[in-house]
Parts: sequence; structure tokens; C-alpha cells
Amino acid sequence: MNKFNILFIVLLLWVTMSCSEDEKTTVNETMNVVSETTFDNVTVKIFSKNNEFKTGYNNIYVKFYKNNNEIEVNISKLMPMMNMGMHIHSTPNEAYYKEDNYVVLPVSFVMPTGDGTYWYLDLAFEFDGIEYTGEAKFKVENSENVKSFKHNDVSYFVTLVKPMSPIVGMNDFRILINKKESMMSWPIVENFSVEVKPWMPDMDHGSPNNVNPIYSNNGFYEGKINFTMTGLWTVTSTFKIDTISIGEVVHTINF
Ligand SMILES: [Cu+2]
Repeated sequence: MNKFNILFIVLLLWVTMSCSEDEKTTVNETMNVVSETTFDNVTVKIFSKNNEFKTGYNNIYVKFYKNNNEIEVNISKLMPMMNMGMHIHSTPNEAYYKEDNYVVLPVSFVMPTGDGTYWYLDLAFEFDGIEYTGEAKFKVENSENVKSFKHNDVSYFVTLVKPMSPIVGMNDFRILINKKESMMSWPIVENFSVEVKPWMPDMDHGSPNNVNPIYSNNGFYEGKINFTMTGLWTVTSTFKIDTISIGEVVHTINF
């Protein structure tokens, strides 16, 4: 083997090793502690992969600690709730699951934390034969990602899930639709047909080749939107049941 070959192999090994190291540390590097609450002697830490939670689709990551050591608890309740002073309400959420030692709870926050209000996880869990219950509070900032409309006195919430990092050209378009049945019940909506229309209000033009979202699963509808240039776009989604329009929402995307 000549010198050149050895150099090449060393270089290849170095590149491979640094890549796999990057992959391993990505989760920790981007995970931020959003809040920390202690229930007697157990601490609940809430994490986000972004700097903060925003209205719209988020994963809430949760870990439990005793004496600074991670512990595994038996959860019997993990519900995202908002306390608005006069009343409390929940928000659209999926079942929680475990991933990389985190308990992961996908939610769509329908409103931001405001004056005299707060978001919290309503928690009940057991560790070492002791039952713990309480509230783990956290903050939700405002965003443009959740819009709502009313039809027959029922409110529908439409969460923009994709694109979160829009590009010039074709973008995956993904929305989540929930119906507010009560303060605690936000079921998914499966029976809408959706028409999507991107528009650049400052320039008075739309774009060609958009693909209307169709229902996929778990309340998500998937389509494509074409942003032909950067700038401020409105994306109007019109909802129909049996070809009859029942409402629309407008999401604003600026990039
Ligand atoms: Cu609220």
C-alpha cells in the first residue's frame, strides 16, 4: 500500500467517525429545557427541540429525575392543559410514547400563554410505590401556525405542520384538523376535502401546480404548495363536506 492510499483511508475513517459522532450528539445539542418542576423529591423536566414552544404543532419531551438521576416512572396521566383563570381547557394531542429515554407527547397548542394564564402538564405518576400528582408549567409563545373557523357553532382548528422551513419551489404541505367538541375533547377531523391556494398579496399573483391536500391519517392532510419566489405568501385552505364549502383559514408564510 502506498502512502497515498494510507492517507486516503485515514481521511475516510476520520470523516466516517466525525459523522457518526455528530449524529449521536444531535438530539442532546438541540434539546432545550423549557421548565423544571419538583413534586416532593421527584423533578420533572420538560424539553423542546426548539428554544421554546409555539402555538401549533410541537413535541413535548419529558424526563423524570430523583437526586439528579434519571428515573423511570409509571405514568397514569399526562395531559396538556391551559389555565385561563375562569376555566381550564386541553388542546389537540396524540398518545404519548417513549423515544431515547424521553416521554414524547405530540400536541398542537391552540393559543399562546397570555396575561394571567398558563399552560401545564396535568400529571399523575407512580415511582417507588409513591403516587405523585400535580402541574408542570411551561410557556407557549405565539405563532401564525394555528387558525380556526366556525361552522354550525362548532370551532375547527387548523394547524400548519409543513412547511416549517419553506423553500422556493415545491413544498410539502401538511395540516392537522381538529374539532373543539368540549374544553377537554379535541377530536381529529377526517371527512373534509381541502382546496389550497397560495397567494402573494404584495404582487397579486398565485402559483401553478399546487396539489390539494388529501386526508392521510391521525387528522393530517397532505398536499403540495409551490412558492415561486421568496417573500410574504398567504395560503388559503378552503374546507368542504360533500362539495359544500363550510369555511376557510388563511396561514401566512414569510421567507
Ligand atoms: Cu386557552
